[in-house]
Amino acid sequence: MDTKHVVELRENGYAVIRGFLDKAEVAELQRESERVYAEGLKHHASYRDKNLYFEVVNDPGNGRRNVPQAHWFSWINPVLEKSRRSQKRFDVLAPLLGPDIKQIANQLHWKAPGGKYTYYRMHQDVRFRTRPDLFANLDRYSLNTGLALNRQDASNGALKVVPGHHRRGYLGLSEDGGIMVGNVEQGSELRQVGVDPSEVVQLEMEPGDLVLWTLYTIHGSGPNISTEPRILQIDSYVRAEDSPDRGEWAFRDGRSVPLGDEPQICKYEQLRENPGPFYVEDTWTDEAKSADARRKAAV
Ligand SMILES: O=C(O)CCC(=O)C(=O)O
Ligand SMILES: [Fe+2]
Repeated sequence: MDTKHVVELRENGYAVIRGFLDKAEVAELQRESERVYAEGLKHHASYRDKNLYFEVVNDPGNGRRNVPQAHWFSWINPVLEKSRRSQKRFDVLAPLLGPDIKQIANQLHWKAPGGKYTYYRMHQDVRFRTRPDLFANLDRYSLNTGLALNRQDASNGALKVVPGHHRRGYLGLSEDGGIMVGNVEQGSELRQVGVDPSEVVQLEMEPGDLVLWTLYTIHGSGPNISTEPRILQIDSYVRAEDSPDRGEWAFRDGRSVPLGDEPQICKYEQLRENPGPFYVEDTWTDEAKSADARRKAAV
């Protein structure tokens, strides 16, 4: 495998591998992702069963029930489970992480046309490591991959990245609320941390393209203002020796490792005490917040 992406990732904080999957491969994964979406839609609210999680939102933007995210769908989809630890993935990851690799996140992100909750404000993913103390070398041997399952550009809210600033540590962006709520216009917030808004690069990806970024790369994405969804599969990998207590094996000594009998703690810290299944009352949407305020005012 050509290792241009290794140099680019270190230099710029992101790298795009064009045509990572061929047309037939990406078509198959897209079909499987539709099955995951359909499963999520069966739930009236966000739902957790161990690491499997569906975020379900009644989105006022398009007046529909949307599933903006599914986590660890590999537990219910054998095709996607194999693809998270495919030889092609190993060939991309091994030059960066070595032969022993664990996986921390396995997510599908859908942006439904017209949805209100389809944007992600600029942030660094290291913010979502709730136990950073359990990882070593977060700046170097932890990375995320985003697989485009359909065409994505500015119109349907493709990923945006800021090259270079990944070397500067954690900068604290978007901390005044959730990343899917608040003001999308972050010009002054970016300037405050020394980033000129003109440095933001809008990615355009064809189905089967793969983008890599680090936990310190500043990134986000705009709303979907098109009539097409945007389907991105995000997987997060770490060098196994840097994460003895978190994550599922993906590759051990270069060999692909399937999910075992019992899930390991990845991002959901309450896995052992509170495995579910249960529904989760969302509290982060504007609508949930104002309903809560009304309830409080009534008592
Ligand atoms: O789906 C996207 O466009 C970005 C999501 C993201 O950055 C995140 O969940 O941390
Ligand atoms: Fe992110």
